[in-house]
Amino acid sequence: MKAEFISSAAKKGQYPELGPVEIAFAGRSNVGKSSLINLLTGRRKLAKVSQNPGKTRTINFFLIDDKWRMVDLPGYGYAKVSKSESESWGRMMEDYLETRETLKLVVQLVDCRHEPSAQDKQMYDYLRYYNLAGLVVATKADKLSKNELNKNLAMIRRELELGKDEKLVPVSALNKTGVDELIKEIGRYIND
Ligand SMILES: Nc1nc2c(ncn2[C@@H]2O[C@H](COP(=O)(O)OP(=O)(O)OP(=O)(O)O)[C@@H](O)[C@H]2O)c(=O)[nH]1
Ligand SMILES: [Mg+2]
Repeated sequence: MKAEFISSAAKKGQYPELGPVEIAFAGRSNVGKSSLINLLTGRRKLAKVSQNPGKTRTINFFLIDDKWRMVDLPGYGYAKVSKSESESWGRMMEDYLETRETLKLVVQLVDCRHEPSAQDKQMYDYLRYYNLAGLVVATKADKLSKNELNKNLAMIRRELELGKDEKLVPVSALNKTGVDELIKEIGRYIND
């Protein structure tokens, strides 16, 4: 997969021009959004990854195969942010999610080890409210045994009230698993 960084935006005026279809990655800080972008593109350092939550603070756009864009969104639920930072995060997300005409899908990441947080649920409800297509991905699958993972996937489905036809894709950036299924799902939104 060919992938290149386009630009980083803190506000609307800084977004790249509308054009290719965009697929955005959202989720709690530290859940693995940037790692997943690197996994999917096969590029270790395309998106910046950190052990400390709050690494991605702006909206980052990447051009994929000269054809579509991946959009790395800043994470939520990071304990150490000030009130003004969390307000600016909210504005940044709303501006992008509510008005971006070329946004076709929001991949929402949740940590497979934990119950979805109140903010995870809010995020998913928000996508539904704005009629945005959402695809839930459970990250860090390497941290659980097969049994535990299956148990937690069922729990996550229940908590987010996913319908039978809605996909929940487990991935591991460490073991590089889940890529094919995720690419296949994303592909459905790029080609039509
Ligand atoms: N074991 C394991 N660790 C992972 C996986 N994905 C991400 N991590 C680790 O989790 C930490 C956070 O990953 P990031 O990709 O930076 O998370 P993010 O969601 O982009 O975080 P923000 O930019 O703060 O919103 C890093 O230490 C990663 O190495 C995974 O699948 N398995
Ligand atoms: Mg990040």
